[in-house]
Amino acid sequence: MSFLGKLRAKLFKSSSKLDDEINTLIDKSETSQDELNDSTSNLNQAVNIFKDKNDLGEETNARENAVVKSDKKKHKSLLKKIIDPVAKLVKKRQIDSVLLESLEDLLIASDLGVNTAMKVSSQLSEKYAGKEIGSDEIKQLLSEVIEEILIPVAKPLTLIEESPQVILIVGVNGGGKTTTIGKLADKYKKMEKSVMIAACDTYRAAAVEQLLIWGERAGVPVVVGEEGADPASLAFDAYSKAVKENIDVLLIDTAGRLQNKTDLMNELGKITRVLKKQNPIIPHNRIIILDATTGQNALNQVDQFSRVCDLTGIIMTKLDGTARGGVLVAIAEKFSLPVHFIGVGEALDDLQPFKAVEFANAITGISDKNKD
Ligand SMILES: Nc1nc2c(ncn2[C@@H]2O[C@H](COP(=O)(O)OP(=O)(O)O)[C@@H](O)[C@H]2O)c(=O)[nH]1
Ligand SMILES: [Mg+2]
Repeated sequence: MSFLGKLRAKLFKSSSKLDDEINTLIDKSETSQDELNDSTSNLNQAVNIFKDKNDLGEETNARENAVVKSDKKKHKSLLKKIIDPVAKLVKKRQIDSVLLESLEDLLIASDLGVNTAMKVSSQLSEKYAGKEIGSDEIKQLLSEVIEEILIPVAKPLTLIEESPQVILIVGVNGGGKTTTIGKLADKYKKMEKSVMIAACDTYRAAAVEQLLIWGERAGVPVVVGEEGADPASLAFDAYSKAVKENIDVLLIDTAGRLQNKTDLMNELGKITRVLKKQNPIIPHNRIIILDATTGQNALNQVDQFSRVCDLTGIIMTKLDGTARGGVLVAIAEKFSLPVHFIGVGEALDDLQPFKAVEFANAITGISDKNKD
């Protein structure tokens, strides 16, 4: 399977829930009679064409048989093309307040946010007033609304001229900070950049161990301190070392859970203050790692972390195998923060640039756009 195809398959797995539920909404109604009549007449026509060709085939001699066989094949596939949509029995349903309300509830439950839900519902009622609508039309419009929200925030994590470029990675425990740092290190290394990692989650020996393993996999040095060392001092030392060694990219890993939230925020504040003393424009990037499986809570996390480290961007992890990536749409609407990458697995190359259209299609279950 192609690279993009693989990504889509992973994302589709995650989004089948919303897709299925939109279908269920429409399935609750009767199939439009006109639609059924059309489908049946198409089907009859196709069957007749096929039968004619089949009869003709029996009358021909052996030499011509081969040609007719291939003809039959063609017609079989033509028949399949006509039958498949018929088999789907396009279900449609009148737009009314009950449908719109159920759809709004569904979109809100999928973490897309109240604004997105309202926008979709008002555009649907405007565009299809008094008409019958099928799940494909709903998904198409939903996808367009989501694209509109996501396109402005889909921005790559650009590497700047100045080096070392300091990238501070923050977020709650277990979100995927350390893993993402490993993936980023590997990516930049492959771009022929010199990379260094600072292990500023100094509270757990296991956290340092984990980072050392990622560093080894990516082939980049990891700066570590004593267990329990001051993370801000370690960040300071790592930056000095990176300057001295002409490093292009310095990735700073941080702790996700301290005794309480105030401690965590104070510590992050201290790391940024200490770095700024050395160079007022670092850390250049302050990126929050959001776990897609946490749903709505991700909104609070962006809010809390932006207060202390003035976030510059987002990476959302664990989009493989979750039905909850919709919260990214609500986050984009509320914070307008750039979304750089998405994590779609635990391996080194499971970090993909964030693509708005692809993401919107995956969430809504539209598969035929953006073919690679
Ligand atoms: N399926 C999946 N798992 C991930 C992804 N990113 C991280 N993880 C897993 O999430 C767990 C926590 O990750 P870790 O990097 O230690 O989180 P941290 O506490 O924020 O540093 C680990 O088991 C990772 O393998 C992802 O994109 N997809
Ligand atoms: Mg970690």
